[in-house]
Amino acid sequence: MASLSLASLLVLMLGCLSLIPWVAAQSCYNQSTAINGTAFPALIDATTEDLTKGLEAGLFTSVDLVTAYIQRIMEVNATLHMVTQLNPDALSIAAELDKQRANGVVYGPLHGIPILIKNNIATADKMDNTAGSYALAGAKVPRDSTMAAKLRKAGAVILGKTNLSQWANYRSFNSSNGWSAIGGQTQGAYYPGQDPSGSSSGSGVSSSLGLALAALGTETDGSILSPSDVNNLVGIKPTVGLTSRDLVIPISEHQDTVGPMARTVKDAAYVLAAIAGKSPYDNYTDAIPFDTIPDYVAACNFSALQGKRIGVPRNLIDLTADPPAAPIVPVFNAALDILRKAGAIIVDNTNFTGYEALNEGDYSNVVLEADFISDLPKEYLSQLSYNPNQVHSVADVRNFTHAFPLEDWPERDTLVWDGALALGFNNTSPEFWSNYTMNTYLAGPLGVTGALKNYSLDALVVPTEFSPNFPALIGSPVITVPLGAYPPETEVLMNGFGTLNATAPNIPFGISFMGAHFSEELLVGLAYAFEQRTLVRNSITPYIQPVTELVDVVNARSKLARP
Ligand SMILES: *[C@@H]1O[C@H](CO)[C@@H](O)[C@H](O)[C@H]1NC(C)=O
Ligand SMILES: *[C@@H]1O[C@H](CO)[C@@H](O)[C@H](O)[C@H]1NC(C)=O
Ligand SMILES: *[C@@H]1O[C@H](CO)[C@@H](O)[C@H](O)[C@H]1NC(C)=O
Ligand SMILES: *[C@@H]1O[C@H](CO)[C@@H](O)[C@H](O)[C@H]1NC(C)=O
Ligand SMILES: *[C@@H]1O[C@H](CO)[C@@H](O)[C@H](O)[C@H]1NC(C)=O
Ligand SMILES: *[C@@H]1O[C@H](CO)[C@@H](O)[C@H](O)[C@H]1NC(C)=O
Ligand SMILES: *[C@@H]1O[C@H](CO)[C@@H](O)[C@H](O)[C@H]1NC(C)=O
Ligand SMILES: *[C@@H]1O[C@H](CO)[C@@H](O)[C@H](O)[C@H]1NC(C)=O
Ligand SMILES: *[C@@H]1O[C@H](CO)[C@@H](O)[C@H](O)[C@H]1NC(C)=O
Ligand SMILES: *[C@@H]1O[C@H](CO)[C@@H](O)[C@H](O)[C@H]1NC(C)=O
Ligand SMILES: *[C@@H]1O[C@H](CO)[C@@H](O)[C@H](O)[C@H]1NC(C)=O
Ligand SMILES: CC(=O)N[C@H]1CO[C@H](CO)[C@@H](O)[C@@H]1O
Repeated sequence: MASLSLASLLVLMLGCLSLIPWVAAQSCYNQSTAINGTAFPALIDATTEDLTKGLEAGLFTSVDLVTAYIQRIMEVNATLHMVTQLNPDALSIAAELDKQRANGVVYGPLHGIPILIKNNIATADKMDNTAGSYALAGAKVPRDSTMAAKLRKAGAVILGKTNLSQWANYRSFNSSNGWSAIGGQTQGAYYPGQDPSGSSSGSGVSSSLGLALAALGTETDGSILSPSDVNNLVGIKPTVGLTSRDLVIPISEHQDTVGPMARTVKDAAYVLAAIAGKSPYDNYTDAIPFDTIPDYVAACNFSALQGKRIGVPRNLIDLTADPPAAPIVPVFNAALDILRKAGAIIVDNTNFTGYEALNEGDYSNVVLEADFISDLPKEYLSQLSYNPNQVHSVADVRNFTHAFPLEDWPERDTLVWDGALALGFNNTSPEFWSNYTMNTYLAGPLGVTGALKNYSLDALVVPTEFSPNFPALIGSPVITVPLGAYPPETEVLMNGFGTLNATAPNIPFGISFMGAHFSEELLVGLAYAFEQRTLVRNSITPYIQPVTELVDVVNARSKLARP
């Protein structure tokens, strides 16, 4: 130590001031993640464009990338339980994509880049699709889901399946976020025993720690937004119909949607561009109003907030319903000033007049129950090409769950299904339609679409904690971006089930941008312009993270290759 000058120490640490001219030409870099002397970011920060440039430059291969991510998953999975299954074909798929790239064939910006998907999105390969339930273990689908097919067509490597709140959180009133019988209990990485939120819990934790470029989640009411919120991520909950739900284990055809969970807005935009579009297997995608999907990546414009009118529905920020969220409010109010400085016009108190009636009514429960009774059999169970446990209805799935000890019943109940089965009708009945109409009236004209119109707004913002419900009920889009983290003095509070830390210091939170149906291009721009002015994600550090980097994999390979 004593023999090293301060300057040479800095050179060692940062790779600046190098005597080798081509290295000096680069900006200072972190030598612990540089590959063969070339700067490269840590995988927890690497973006689509970083990975693509590295692949193009031959700094590493897609096989190296898959290898590095698998090692990272194995380092933390025993603690965090965020991945339930790796794709046994991932390495051979990556090798094939490497070969194609070497021959000048590149499918697109995700060529050779690993993505994880939630364990309710089916693949016709060696992986299961179970929603975390043994009722569907070993079941087979006749083809890839449209989501899996689109990812493959874009050249992405489907790396594995992420753990989730079982049945996308549609089984129990007394379970925990991120728990499934098959995957165990997922935990967040920002505090020991952190509630990862849900139901796309494993997708949130995996994307946040850089265990893949990004992950797909699904949302019925909060299941992309909420785990993105507490895992320091950008989450896009697309308009229902922009992304196909074909062979995605459903809750509700009216509310389910599939979207990206990524570390940056631009990465999320790249993934959305790959998965958006019409599908012959999901006729809600016929509602897509454009012939060509907008260029979501080009929408990432630093000036996008200039001149935009942005409303704040203050009455959604209801601290009496959620007292622990109090520390979020001052940070959110400071964010409004950042939006103003970026040229936006903030219109405060654009309240949702349907808020109280919606909370008092039971319409949204009725809609989900009736949809589930219809959609689980029709859209999924009847589509299976192999159904080993012969589950054909919600009643069958309930019976299986009661009889199979690993399903943890009755410790975790099935009251959600019991309620749906007791309803006595499905989503073709008049009672369903009257509830659906009330629901969409209160959340639309007296909620999101009403405020947009009455105040001539481009978009609305609220803390993500309060954002999911209204857009969920009408199928409109939302994007969440990191905003801050709970301060050090925060009191640690457990989840309702008594197993996880739901509120604690350092747990992240986000801000949500909501807009009209199919306004993702606009929302991506607003979210990007906010993100680039704040870069909050970089200031929040997980308490646990893997240490394997690409350079370790590349070095190990080149050593092996030498005689
Ligand atoms: C370099 O990267 C490693 C691994 O991500 C990290 O632990 C270390 O703190 C970084 N060093 C600097 C100087 O940024
Ligand atoms: C490392 O970089 C040098 C200089 O560009 C190059 O000659 C060499 O082939 C590279 N090695 C590997 C393993 O990529
Ligand atoms: C991750 O951990 C869970 C729980 O222990 C386990 O079920 C799963 O198989 C593990 N996944 C991988 C990829 O090892
Ligand atoms: C929750 O946090 C407390 C206080 O830091 C800690 O003692 C406890 O182990 C954590 N819970 C879990 C499940 O890790
Ligand atoms: C849409 O598709 C569903 C099957 O997923 C089918 O039951 C329904 O009749 C179709 N609706 C229209 C309008 O084609
Ligand atoms: C970015 O947004 C600004 C403000 O709306 C606009 O003038 C500019 O043309 C946009 N840039 C691109 C590349 O679209
Ligand atoms: C909007 O809601 C907030 C919070 O409930 C309330 O303080 C404010 O008076 C309301 N504004 C209007 C215009 O209704
Ligand atoms: C809905 O219930 C009706 C009446 O019981 C039945 O005829 C119909 O097949 C059911 N439809 C679906 C989609 O479950
Ligand atoms: C479920 O189990 C109950 C009692 O064990 C039985 O009466 C009923 O027929 C079963 N239902 C189905 C759909 O298998
Ligand atoms: C969950 O609910 C079931 C039935 O309502 C009950 O038997 C069980 O003890 C509950 N579990 C917990 C942890 O509260
Ligand atoms: C909603 O469903 C319930 C049955 O759960 C029914 O009594 C009611 O009439 C339906 N419609 C409305 C608007 O509440
Ligand atoms: C699909 C999968 O990986 N299942 C594993 C989940 O975890 C249990 C143990 O917790 C294993 O037995 C399963 O093989």
